[in-house]
Amino acid sequence: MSFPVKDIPTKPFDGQKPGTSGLRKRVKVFQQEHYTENFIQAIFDSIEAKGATLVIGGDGRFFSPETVQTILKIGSANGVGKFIVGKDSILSTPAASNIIRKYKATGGILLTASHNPGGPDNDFGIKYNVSNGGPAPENVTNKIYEKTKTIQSYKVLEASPIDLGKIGKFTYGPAEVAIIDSVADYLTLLEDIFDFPLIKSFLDSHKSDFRVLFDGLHGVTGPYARAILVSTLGLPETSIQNCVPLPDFGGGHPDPNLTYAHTLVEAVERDNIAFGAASDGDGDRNMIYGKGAFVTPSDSVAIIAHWAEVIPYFKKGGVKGLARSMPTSKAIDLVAQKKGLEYFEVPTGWKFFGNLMDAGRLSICGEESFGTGSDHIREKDGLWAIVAWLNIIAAANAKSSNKLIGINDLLNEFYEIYGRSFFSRYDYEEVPSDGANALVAHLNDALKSGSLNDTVHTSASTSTKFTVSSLYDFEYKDPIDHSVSKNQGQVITFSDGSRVVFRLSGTGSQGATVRMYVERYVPAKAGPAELGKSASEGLKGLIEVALEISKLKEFLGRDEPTVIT
Ligand code: VG1
Ligand code: CO
Repeated sequence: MSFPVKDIPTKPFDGQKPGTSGLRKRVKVFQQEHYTENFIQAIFDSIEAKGATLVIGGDGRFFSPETVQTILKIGSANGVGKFIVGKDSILSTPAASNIIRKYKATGGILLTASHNPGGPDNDFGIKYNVSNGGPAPENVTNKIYEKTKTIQSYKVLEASPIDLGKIGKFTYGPAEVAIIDSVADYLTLLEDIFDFPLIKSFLDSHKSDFRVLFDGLHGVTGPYARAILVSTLGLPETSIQNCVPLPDFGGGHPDPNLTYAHTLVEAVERDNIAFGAASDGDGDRNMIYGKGAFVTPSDSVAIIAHWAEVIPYFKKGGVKGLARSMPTSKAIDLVAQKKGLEYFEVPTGWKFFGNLMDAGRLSICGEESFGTGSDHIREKDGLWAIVAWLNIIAAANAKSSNKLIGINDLLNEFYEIYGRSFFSRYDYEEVPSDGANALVAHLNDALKSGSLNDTVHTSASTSTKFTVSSLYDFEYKDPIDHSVSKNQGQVITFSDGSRVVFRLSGTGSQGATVRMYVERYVPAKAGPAELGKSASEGLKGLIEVALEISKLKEFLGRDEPTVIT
């Protein structure tokens, strides 16, 4: 039987260049006639679409169901043989990565703008993942972008829309559509990785002194968290909140940090919760936050690496190597050095970890932006990190018969062994692009002329002196495929080992966002008083000096950052 395929004439749109993690724009931009269709056709023009198996899903944000139908129409017209679609168009980013790998799919299209707000006036996003389950590398995203610049028509196959709410197998023109349970495969995956019986027995015996609260921020993780924490680990229903995915995330900003996850922070403080956690819109980020205990993402990945052997997956398979994105603190490097493991520094964005994992050289990695994960999939994984912490805490308590060991005990123990990397990120969101570019140019000038080298800067409030030892533009050569990524952030290092990084965000949808990352290392021998300071105390002087050197306030016309993490 043949099916009618129509060619619809179109014209290229400007700016369909995928950023750090896919194409992210306002919903209204995607809703323009032909806009979404063009980008989807460009994806099919850049991959081997004939006979392909594609995984489709996302964070359930506004405009997702419509886009799934668009993908079915254009994909089947381009010869895709099979679509595996999450029920109600829902698949968390890590769940989608797992499904691509498990069912050996050609790739996947993920409908998400991650932590960016959703709804008719907010953001939407489309991201292509390749057969290893990870975000498409730059050679693929560049190809997609090139296609969007010359596109003249796209193909559609008219079939009746599929009911995305019904699990089962359906025919769609010449293609097959399997609507699958969004959660089941992911739950199986985590049960294979972690020691669930150990975690469960720990939680059962600490019902009153170790209470858990997970906040889904109305993102995609709600059903996953319910299956793992409530149905499997036996925690009460009150241990999860905001766990119904909503197309506009309830009007919130589904970003797990101290500013945007305030529903979690407030509940943890009010109810004395020992272990709180939150995830972002698409489920790949996490925050660990208990009463009086905040774990920076840079420390989190380092502590997971330090404790890896208590997690059955690593006990069995071993830990091959460790890695972090460039702006992430160097805490994990210290763990690698102590354990004699190989370690890597890659540009911002999870896609840079994939090659190292595929080559068997990387097991655990993270980003300062609340991203933590391992080679069990090829995306960062919010619930994985949260269950990893529960597994570690359960194991630490199983070893000790004394008092309950909580988040702060693990942090302090880590600092006593390795020292502490104070770390903070300042985000200046939606600033004028001119100002952001001028800031970058100012640093480039200093780089070329060497005018900052060896200069001494004194913090006005703490009188600490910082001497610049180098300024460079971070560039990465992939050790596996030797591809080179340039201009990945400007780094200023100081003689005491401190570091400041400036980077432009690649995920914003409006204007420019400048990120300033500051890191100061204090060795273990400095003692508990020094190690136990708050991040803002530990970094005060360095932040003043960073702002002075960069003239940031002058260029951006902002006195204060939008968000501090
Ligand atoms: C940000 C983070 C980066 C992360 C990316 C995608 O990118 O800094 O570490 O990988 O978001 O995360 P940028 O270019 O805006 O700094 V997610 O959860 O939005 O997929
Ligand atoms: Co995300």
